[in-house]
Amino acid sequence: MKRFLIGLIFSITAPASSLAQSAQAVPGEFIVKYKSTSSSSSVAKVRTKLAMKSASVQKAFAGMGMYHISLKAQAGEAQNLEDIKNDPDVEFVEPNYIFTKVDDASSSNNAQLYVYQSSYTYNEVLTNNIAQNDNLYHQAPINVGVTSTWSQITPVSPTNKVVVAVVDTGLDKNHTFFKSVANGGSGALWVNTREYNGTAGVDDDQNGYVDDVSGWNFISNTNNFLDDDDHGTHVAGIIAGVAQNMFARPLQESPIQIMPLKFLDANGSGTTAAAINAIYYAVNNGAKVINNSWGGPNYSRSLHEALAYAYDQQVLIVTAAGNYHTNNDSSDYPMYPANYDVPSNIAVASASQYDTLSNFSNYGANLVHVASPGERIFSTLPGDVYGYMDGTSMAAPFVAGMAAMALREAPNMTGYQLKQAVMNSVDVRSSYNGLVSTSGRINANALIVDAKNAVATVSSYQPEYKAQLRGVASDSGGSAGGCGLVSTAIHNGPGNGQGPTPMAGVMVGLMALPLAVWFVLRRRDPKHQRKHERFRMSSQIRVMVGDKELVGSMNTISQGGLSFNTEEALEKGGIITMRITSPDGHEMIEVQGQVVWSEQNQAYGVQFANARQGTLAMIQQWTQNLVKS
Ligand SMILES: [Ca+2]
Ligand SMILES: [Ca+2]
Repeated sequence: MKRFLIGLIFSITAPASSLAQSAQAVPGEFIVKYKSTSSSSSVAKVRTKLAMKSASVQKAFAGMGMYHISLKAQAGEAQNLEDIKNDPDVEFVEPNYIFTKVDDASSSNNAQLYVYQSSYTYNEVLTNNIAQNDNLYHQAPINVGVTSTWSQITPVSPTNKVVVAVVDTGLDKNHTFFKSVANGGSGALWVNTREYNGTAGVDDDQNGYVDDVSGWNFISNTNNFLDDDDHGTHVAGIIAGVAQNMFARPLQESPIQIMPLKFLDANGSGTTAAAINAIYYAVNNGAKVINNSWGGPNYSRSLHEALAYAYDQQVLIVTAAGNYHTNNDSSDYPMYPANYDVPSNIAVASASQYDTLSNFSNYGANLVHVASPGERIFSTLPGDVYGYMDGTSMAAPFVAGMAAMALREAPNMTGYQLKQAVMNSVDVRSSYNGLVSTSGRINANALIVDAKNAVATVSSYQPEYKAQLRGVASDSGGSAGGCGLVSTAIHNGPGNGQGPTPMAGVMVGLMALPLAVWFVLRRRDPKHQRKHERFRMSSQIRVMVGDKELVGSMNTISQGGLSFNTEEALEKGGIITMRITSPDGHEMIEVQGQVVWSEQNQAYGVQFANARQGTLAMIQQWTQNLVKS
């Protein structure tokens, strides 16, 4: 059951062939947490204990009581592991699971072409008139008030910059925008001054990382965090772009400093340990906000502990809600890290330019908090260019950026208070009722005004919090029992073993839509317009007319519309909402349209109205192997 659901969630960005992935972990590697009250709470004692079991410590997360360990491959490995697990001082042991990005399957040719065709140099940005101040993010109809904050913020000084960690695929630090002010950039890249002024090859600030001048790569364990994807650079640009017009020249000095922490490689692979490492590094090296534009359906206790640690250190955690148009509140479709109930974790859905939920965006009346622009967002890309991306990946960094700006105005705010402030400053819209907990879409200007007013009155506060699985019961109870290492996590759930599957089949998705989307957009360009190819497709369609729901069967589908049969009578000219199941039955899209023709045998033709690019991209994927009509 669960495996099917994983497939369903990720199949939006992956073809069917990549769905059947089994749980993967780094052989012989585990994450162990010791009880904080135990006699083993000192790192030296733990190291000694682990050494007796032939386990070497790859990384001690002393502040969290957690250890990333490696067991030597030898005859006694299983017994040693069992002994560690059974140590009464041990709280839990979890495998070091491998994250697998699954939206990369379609990216080989299309992505290359996309970058070539749709990225803009600075000069092209100017000639294409993209850099209109008030339309910078192409969200003009929903004014999130970013540009109107610029005249109100406290001027930049060396002491009032806020560090935002971007846990992602890295950053192109050679992009003009991220260069130092002296080199014509905004200085938006974090600088670790002791390493910057220190000695090459020496860990000048003694934080365990040699020459971590402005970030770290937790895959290669080097200071080379260059972005071999596009994702991290785009996300970072959105965050820093909240503070200024990135196309103004000369660039202003950035009040935000991006700390790039690379934990996914070019293939989208990373490990739980790398993610924890990145979060631990962020917290311990001065980040006040951590942006996480990635996620997957599996619970990890050790990742949960890392976020709880960030919370304890008053750090705001911003997470993307996901792009699967599923309900994060549902036990069948959980999304982590968005769903961790850490009180400074704000989960962000995507808003369309019509101030409605993007039709790819996840939602959740409890677990998703705010909506934020996530369609056709323009930002930095590697290679000193700029381009568009869609996704909750793009929605989250707006929140991270504006939260950082609010923190400059009211530096006493804890991550907990900052989250409340963001939630309290939204514009409530009925279109978000029941979809996000605030029923609102962010308003950066309102947040800054609130933060400035709060300076005198706000004193730091946050409630106590302990990481513990509180998930709702699901039908997947014993399904993770095979690995036998996560019993503590399972047993912490309600109902004696009922709870979200702890990392059963670990996948992670970057929350940006596949680049194929822009292919479809290009085809919709009037220059390329021609009659849409129709394909025969037989699957179920559900049609909402007013408060009535009809079930029908699909006949044909194209980029422009579809036809179907239903026994009910439909009015020609009427606007209907359709939920269409994919040919393989694994996906569903929702799209609106107008009934444009009907036949006596109760066949209807519908023309799509305002179909989102994500929807059209999915239809394109669905129809690749279908017969033309
Ligand atoms: Ca260092
Ligand atoms: Ca150094």
